[in-house]
Amino acid sequence: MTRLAVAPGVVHWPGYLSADEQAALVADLREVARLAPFFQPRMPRTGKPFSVRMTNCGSLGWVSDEAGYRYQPLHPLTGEPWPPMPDVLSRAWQELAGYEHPPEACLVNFYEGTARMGLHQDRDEQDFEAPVLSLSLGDTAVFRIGGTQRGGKTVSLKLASGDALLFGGEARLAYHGIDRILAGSSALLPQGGRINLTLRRVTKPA
Ligand code: MD3
Ligand code: FE
Repeated sequence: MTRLAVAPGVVHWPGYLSADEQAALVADLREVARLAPFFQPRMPRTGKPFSVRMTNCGSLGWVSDEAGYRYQPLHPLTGEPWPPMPDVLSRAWQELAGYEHPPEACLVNFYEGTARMGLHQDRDEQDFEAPVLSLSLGDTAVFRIGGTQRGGKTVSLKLASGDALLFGGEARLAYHGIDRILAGSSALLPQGGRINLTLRRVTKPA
């Protein structure tokens, strides 16, 4: 398994999931999306919709609407608990995260067409000691990461289907975003597009 140290606190495992594991995970995620349908998050205050659609699995899920960004135990539209995390995700966390407590949230982002995600920091979690683990499926993304100050220098990285990326230590509060998706770069999702999974610890362990 190739392990690339991209920057302090950032590790990239290209092709971490085999083709068979990717296909099995897509099947698991279809079941997640049946129980917890994708929703369109909205920007705090303005209500402007995100171009990315989202759902979650695990005990907590990230949501965003006019009232703000937050983690909550229930789906914003169905009012049901989020579905459990597929085992392959818990195992990937155990194998790669180097953190002794299990993840609580897995945010599932779905990018279609021109969907993108502007540069931002992830700071809605209570525990910044825990890393964030990302897994990519489907079309390749052009990912950008900078430092902990907005407006600093950034570097670009392509994230392909099956790749794992870990952000911990000084990278945990780095600005990052998705510039664009390269349509047609993967045949994993029959309708194209990209799915990104982020596994996170939200609360501080007792
Ligand atoms: C760097 N998702 O959900 S994953 C997000 O591809 C998010 O959907 C992007 O940014 C996506 O918040 C990027 C890579 C990633 C995730 C979390 C990070 C990079 C990170 C947290 C801190 C620093
Ligand atoms: Fe993020």
